[in-house]
Amino acid sequence: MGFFLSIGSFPFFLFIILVGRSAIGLSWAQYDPQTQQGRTSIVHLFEWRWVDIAKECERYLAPNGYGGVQVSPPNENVIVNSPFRPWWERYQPISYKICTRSGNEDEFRDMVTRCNNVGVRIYVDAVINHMCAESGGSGTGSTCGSYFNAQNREFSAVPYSAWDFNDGKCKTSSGGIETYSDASQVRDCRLSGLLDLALGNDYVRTKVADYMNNLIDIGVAGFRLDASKHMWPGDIKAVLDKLHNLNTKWFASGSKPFIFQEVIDLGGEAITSSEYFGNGRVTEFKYGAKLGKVIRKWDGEKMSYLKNWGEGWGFMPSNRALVFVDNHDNQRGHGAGGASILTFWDARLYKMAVGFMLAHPYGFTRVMSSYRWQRNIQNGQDANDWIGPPNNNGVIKEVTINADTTCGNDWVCEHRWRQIRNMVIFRNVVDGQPFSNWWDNGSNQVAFGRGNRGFIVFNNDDWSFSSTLQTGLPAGTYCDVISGDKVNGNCSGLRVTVNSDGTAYFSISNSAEDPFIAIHVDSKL
Ligand code: AAO
Repeated sequence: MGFFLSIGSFPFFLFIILVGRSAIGLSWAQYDPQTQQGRTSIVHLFEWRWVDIAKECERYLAPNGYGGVQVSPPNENVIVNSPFRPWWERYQPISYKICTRSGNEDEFRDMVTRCNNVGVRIYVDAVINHMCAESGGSGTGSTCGSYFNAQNREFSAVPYSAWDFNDGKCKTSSGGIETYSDASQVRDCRLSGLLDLALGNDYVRTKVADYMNNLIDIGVAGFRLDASKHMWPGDIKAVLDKLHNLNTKWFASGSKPFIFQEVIDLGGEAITSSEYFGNGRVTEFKYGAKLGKVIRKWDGEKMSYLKNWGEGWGFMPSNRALVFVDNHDNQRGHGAGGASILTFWDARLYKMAVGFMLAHPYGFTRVMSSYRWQRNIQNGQDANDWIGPPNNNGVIKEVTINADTTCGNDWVCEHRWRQIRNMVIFRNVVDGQPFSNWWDNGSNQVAFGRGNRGFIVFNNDDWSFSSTLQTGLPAGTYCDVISGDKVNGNCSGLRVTVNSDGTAYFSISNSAEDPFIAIHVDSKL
């Protein structure tokens, strides 16, 4: 009887799957990062020039399994001279010409082609909520010299004029966002004085979609939608509905661009992340804020509490989340997350946090790659939070590569740090494997595996750790990819022996340079 039933129900089960897929198939693709098979992370090469990104794809990102690059806004922006050429001038569009300090359209096209040709995708930071600040002045002081007049709402190279902005729709007396507890204000009024585009109008939607379609046709794989919280989810959807499928030179026909929306939702505001799930993924800002607290051991947090990390901590569903330890805003006190955010300035703790993120199955992961600037912390705030990328009189400096593979000219290149790069590879190797074999000491010593493909152990306590743990891995000698590399069958770091029953002995001093160990099946000697 049971046998008969299971045979009888099989076609019905299949029917449900097929119908279910085709009914929601169209919107599914936008959660898919469109990375090449087996590549599971992207890196934000903040403020890099296109010529340097093209080279980095070929010489470093592809060989090390990076899936893609989030690039700084490629469209023409206002030139800010006071302060001198801040990084944030790129969040003040003047037109949709591909023409910035990072390079011109030819250079952009060359980058996209070369990166795609080695299987590394390009994701554009799309600033479509607004144009420059109302106080942005007028003239041709922009990166491509197009005429604009902010006071008159005139952007001749798009063109936009007064009708194309939300001035009439915003209900605050200042015209700006005055509180985040009123969703209409947040979406219809000016964010930091930036002229708010009327994305409710079809003309504006079309201009924005034309810009994005130009990029799609060139070959980009998707978009970070800047300031998504400040746009109505339905307006975003109307723009997305106008987008082309990805370029079939590199993507399967019918592929949709990957969409991840910047919505800061730490709770307690009128707008929530979940309102945006219908359009694509959403940035999970709770992730870095909480992980920073845990690794810093603030507010009584401990690594042992990470046992149910992810949805168990009140985060959005994993398949909707874009996660990161820090971003270009909160690494310098902009945006949200607060003082707990870990960055390259706290390198030892930072590597642990990024290592944890890349080992853990939750979310789609983005690695930050920064430049160094002269900080000037006063009362917990960095007065130099505006400083732009390394430059000569405003011209962005080349990313030079040192003999030891690190970067010069003040580019930090966290993505090239051995511990981070090797954990990007770890994530690729364990892709699809379950979270397994969790162990903790009730404090800050924890370990977990990913099925039978990888295992990681952390000691963030103030005392040493040594114990035998179940790894789930096949027997053999493995190279720890945190302290070293497997090169030509040899290991330049610690070795770990996994016994035939899957157990292995680990020892980590609390004063180790990096108090964590990671092994995976490709690091087996
Ligand atoms: C610059 C100047 C401004 C000037 C403006 C116009 O700095 O003084 O008024 O030009 O002349 C970047 C820079 C801005 C810069 C702008 C344009 O960060 O400083 O303004 O370019 O050049 C909000 C948005 C979020 C945004 C973030 C910075 O929601 O979308 O502010 N991020 C993106 C980009 C960013 C860019 C823009 C948007 C604009 O990543 O680089 O700005 O294109 C609350 C809200 C958040 C809100 C923050 C900050 O957060 O929830 O939505 O982010 O406030 O306003 C706790 C709370 C947390 C709260 C936080 C801070 O943590 O839990 O919810 O406190 O209060």
